[in-house]
Amino acid sequence: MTLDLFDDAPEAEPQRGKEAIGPGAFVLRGFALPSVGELLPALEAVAQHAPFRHLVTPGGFTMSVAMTNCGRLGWLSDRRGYRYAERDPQTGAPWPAMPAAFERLARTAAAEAGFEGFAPDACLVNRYEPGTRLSLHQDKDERDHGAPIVSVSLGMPAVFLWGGLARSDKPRRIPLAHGDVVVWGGPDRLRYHGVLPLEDRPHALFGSRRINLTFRKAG
Ligand code: MD3
Ligand code: FE
Repeated sequence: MTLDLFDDAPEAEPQRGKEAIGPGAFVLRGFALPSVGELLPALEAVAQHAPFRHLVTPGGFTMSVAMTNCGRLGWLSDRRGYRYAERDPQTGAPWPAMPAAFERLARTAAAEAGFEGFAPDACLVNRYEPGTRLSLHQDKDERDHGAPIVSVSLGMPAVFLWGGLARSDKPRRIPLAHGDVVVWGGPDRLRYHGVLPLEDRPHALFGSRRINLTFRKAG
């Protein structure tokens, strides 16, 4: 006979489930947790080929969030504007290929939210440190607004700002933890959104950092 006294303690289980935050937007709590072991080495390999850097906005401000990309297309910002490009301007090389573990996670998360057949060609990797933030913006540099966006949170927790279709709409605050995945599509695709300045609450695996993977069909 086995004594599984602790196996069913609810507080011992990571939070799971699908929470709708809009008609086309879902938070999948803990969806990425089983994949962290394969995501981490893949992430390190990507950052070795395409190092994190602080991009400059068209207005001349340096972004506090550090970024890199993998997949066929990478998102860029400089004084000329925002765009997707096939090469890393810092090395002249194509962006590193999308790791199989990234692609698999993005596809299964999208399907879980009702978007079958999601095939991202771009993965933007954002790296946050304490105090860094992403101000309210819309994502509209992608050609195909019919495809969803999948975002994977790793490391330190963050507070996501979930606004409306006008910049002036008061945003809702949604806490995002290590392993949470959010899928956005349909009518929610052009909502304003951002991330509040990060608090320093070091994570066991990622230290004082938060990594966000954002998967898109950009081309
Ligand atoms: C909501 N990144 O890189 S991902 C971005 O946590 C970005 O790093 C945030 O916003 C981060 O552009 C949030 C989630 C995200 C991405 C696209 C969206 C949320 C979205 C498009 C529409 C609405
Ligand atoms: Fe965004």
